Amino acid sequence: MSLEHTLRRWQEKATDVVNRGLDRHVRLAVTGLSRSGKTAFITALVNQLEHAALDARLPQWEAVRRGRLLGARRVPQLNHHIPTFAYERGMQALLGEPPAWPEATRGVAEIRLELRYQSRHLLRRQLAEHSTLYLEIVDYPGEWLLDLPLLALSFEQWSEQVRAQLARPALRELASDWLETRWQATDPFDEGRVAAVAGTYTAWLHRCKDELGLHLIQPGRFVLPGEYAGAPMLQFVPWVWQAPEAECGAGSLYAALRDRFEHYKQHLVKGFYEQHFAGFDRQIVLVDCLQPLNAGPESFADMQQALSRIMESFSYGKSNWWRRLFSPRIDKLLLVASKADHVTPEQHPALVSLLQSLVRGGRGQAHFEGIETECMALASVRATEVGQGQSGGHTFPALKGTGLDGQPLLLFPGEVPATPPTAAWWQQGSFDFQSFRPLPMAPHQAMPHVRLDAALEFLLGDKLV
Ligand SMILES: Nc1nc2c(ncn2[C@@H]2O[C@H](COP(=O)(O)OP(=O)(O)OP(=O)(O)O)[C@@H](O)[C@H]2O)c(=O)[nH]1
Ligand SMILES: [Mg+2]
Repeated sequence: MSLEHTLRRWQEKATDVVNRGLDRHVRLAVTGLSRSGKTAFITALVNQLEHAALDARLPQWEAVRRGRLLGARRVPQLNHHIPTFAYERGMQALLGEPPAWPEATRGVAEIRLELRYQSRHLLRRQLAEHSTLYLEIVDYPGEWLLDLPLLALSFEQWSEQVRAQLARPALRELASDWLETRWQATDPFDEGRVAAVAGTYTAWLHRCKDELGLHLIQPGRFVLPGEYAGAPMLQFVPWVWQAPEAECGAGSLYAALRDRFEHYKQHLVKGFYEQHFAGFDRQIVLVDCLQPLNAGPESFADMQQALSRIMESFSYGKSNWWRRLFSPRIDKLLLVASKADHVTPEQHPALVSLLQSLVRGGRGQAHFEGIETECMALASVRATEVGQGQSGGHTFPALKGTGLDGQPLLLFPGEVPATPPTAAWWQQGSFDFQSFRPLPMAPHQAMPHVRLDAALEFLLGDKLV
């Protein structure tokens, strides 16, 4: 072997080692209540990345603007036992005739992307033709997120919270089926009876969700059990009847309900978060502020409460289990008002301001811990065009698109309140936004969006240097 050849081999080897040393990994936690837009966000992100090198629509992302992002592709995820995120299926829906939104998520799924880019630094560019960033994302049903706050609660505390919820007449009215059960805490545990009451309690949760548009639905697995459907672990109810006067021993109804609640927390909730959420580097929290504005004060107050319970359980500042799992690594937190294409662009600052007031507590904590945070309004998949309407000789900003029923729409949805709405705002009842079908799109083009590139710059910009 010639000296030249040996040297070249060494050089190749060194480059390879450097290359591998330069590889970076980012695990992105995409969090949000159910229907907040997580799956649409992940689908849009993959779509934009796959188009990044050729026809990107990402001018606010520096690596793309400067042509340093060479491309991205989906690669097999590291956890082979977890289903792969159904990107193709989502895209089929979005590109369908007529275009439709991806389905609601019913279980956990992962996706891993390999991003190739040229470093900003000359030395790194000389050592390696390109660098690689692996991006890992987990998708799961938003309903399961509301199990997180349960981890900090005892059975008694949780029961107390549900009792307080039942003070709201709308919720109480729907609860009669399970609430009228006649039993005592000291009754002997009866498996069949508990299963039946848990069934009516679950039916109540479904009605709160579907008929009242509420988010504070706990335990989350009751409405979306996944592989645990029918398991005894999912058969318990909060104790909202007469409080037990004495200690309820083993074999009593109360003790059994409490045990199942603890079991649910320890095995199902904790297990899920430990398996899927450990080791995240970055987090995005999606908040749909608009749907509750449409639905009314009850729905808005409920969303606000659900959000603050979740932000509390992230507890970036407290030394708790979540913190051990997440915070040591999370260094950036992006809070997003999703589906911003539902309102005209001049309303976006008010939307961001509304979001800021909804997440103030959690954001402050994160900030205190040295986590960089930002709030923005975005649309992962823009479903409207901005136009102008005419009424009484005046022109007004308007949104154009197609309603879910296929009818063309031209409308001004209303003004977004910059802070949580007051009673006077609700009385005006001036806000009315419609859901739109995705815009028709060509498969070879990246999808239209609003500010997704700014989100990517915040979340990944410093990783592609
Ligand atoms: N106009 C518009 N609508 C959106 C956008 N993102 C989501 N939506 C709407 O919001 C719905 C819910 O979005 P998903 O992405 O499925 O929400 P999710 O958070 O994954 O919901 P779960 O899986 O149920 O937790 C979609 O079906 C769309 O109707 C967006 O960027 N623009
Ligand atoms: Mg989803």
